[in-house]
Amino acid sequence: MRVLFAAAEVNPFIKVGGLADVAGSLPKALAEAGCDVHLVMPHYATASWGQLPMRQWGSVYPPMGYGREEAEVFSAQLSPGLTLYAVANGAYFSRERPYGFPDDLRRFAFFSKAAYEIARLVEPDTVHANDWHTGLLPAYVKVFGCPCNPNTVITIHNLAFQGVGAWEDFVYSSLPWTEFNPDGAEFFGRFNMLKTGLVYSDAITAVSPTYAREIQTEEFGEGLHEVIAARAERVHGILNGIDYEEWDPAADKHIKAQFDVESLERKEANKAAMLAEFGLEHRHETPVFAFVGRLYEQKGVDIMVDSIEGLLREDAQFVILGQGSPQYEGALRRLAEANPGKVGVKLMFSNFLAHMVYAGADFFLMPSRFEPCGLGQMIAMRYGTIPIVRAVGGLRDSVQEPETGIVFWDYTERDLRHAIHRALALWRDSEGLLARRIRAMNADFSWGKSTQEYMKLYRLLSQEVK
Ligand code: NHF
Repeated sequence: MRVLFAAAEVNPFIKVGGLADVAGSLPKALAEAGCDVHLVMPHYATASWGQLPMRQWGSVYPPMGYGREEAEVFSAQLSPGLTLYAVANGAYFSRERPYGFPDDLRRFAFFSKAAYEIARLVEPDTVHANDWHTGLLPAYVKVFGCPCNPNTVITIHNLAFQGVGAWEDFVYSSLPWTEFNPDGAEFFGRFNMLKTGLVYSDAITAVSPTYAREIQTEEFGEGLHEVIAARAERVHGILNGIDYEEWDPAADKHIKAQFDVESLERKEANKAAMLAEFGLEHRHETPVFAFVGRLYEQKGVDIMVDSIEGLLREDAQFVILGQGSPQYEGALRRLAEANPGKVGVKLMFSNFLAHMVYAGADFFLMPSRFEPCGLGQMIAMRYGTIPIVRAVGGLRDSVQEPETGIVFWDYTERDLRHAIHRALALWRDSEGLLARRIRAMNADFSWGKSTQEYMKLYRLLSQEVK
């Protein structure tokens, strides 16, 4: 089974969010399970290619709405069955960050068209797009055809980003204007790249079963719930896994003391090392609550700051690692300044520190407003750190109270504070805490099961098409 998998970010080469983690680990797992995977990403000037032996694969010349452009393609064999293609174009990808430019729609229309040209040469059975950046790819396959007649899948990692522009921007797609209609690329008079992917794909997957249901409702649908609900029988929820090689407490090079379920007492050395990094004193008897992630509205930073303020009398420490909107960064900086010794904040992205925090914390906070899947809670569990999550999306599908974590329902400071109080009670019950940690560590979040689900879906769609 040959799959062309296209994504705008792939770990470890470039990462903005969780999409990179999935695009870095799912194709690898598919290849291990016997698929022939062709992974396509942009060749960003800021990507770290490390020692990767890249070779010039050739060039494709995607015809865009305004003429042909050149995409120079570099390629590398990442592992048996997994080939990487990096699409280069100086004007589009030699910039200081992957996204956030006025011409993003044009840049990713170009990237998707280049991926389509590569598909024509690679002849996959399935073309798998991810998020809005590659939303046009399934449309290219359907509208322009592909020699191998592949089926198409689009995975929604986050519906909040859709790649929306004015109707005039549709010209960048190079699709015929006949496709700019309510059943196609148009949405309320505008050009919507994610919606395009949703209507042209043979299947839509969401990164957790709960999110697959939620996005069909007004509350979580970001305006597209009716488009998705209209295709309900084509919507599948497949829970993400995490990369068990990268996230392995027994072999993690970034942490002070490696450990497993048999040697959980070694977590203490990681706690001490982490607290030192954050300028906090280490006290064995004080629980540490940690947050790692992007500081955006989605992640529940506002209720987290408020509930921490309501908990300052408790014997607890808080560690926060992440960067994002100036408003939340400011609120966290003030919280740390007002509470030295209690709250430690690092407003940055650091993979190294993230490993330390997952290993060293006692509890892991994920009070998200919405969460398509969420990876932090799974990583935390693997490191014996008890997650405190809101029951949305993949958080709901991966954490259970009292088995493996602490779960709250309402998006309020009060509910989160109560959840933290339950954590403090658990902290005082050392046997209960140990049992919960062990159950969390033994829960399986490897890619095994999900990989099989994707392959089943690819097979099903192949039978339909052929
Ligand atoms: O885990 C990867 C990630 C999800 O919930 C996460 C998100 C973005 O918001 O699928 O994508």
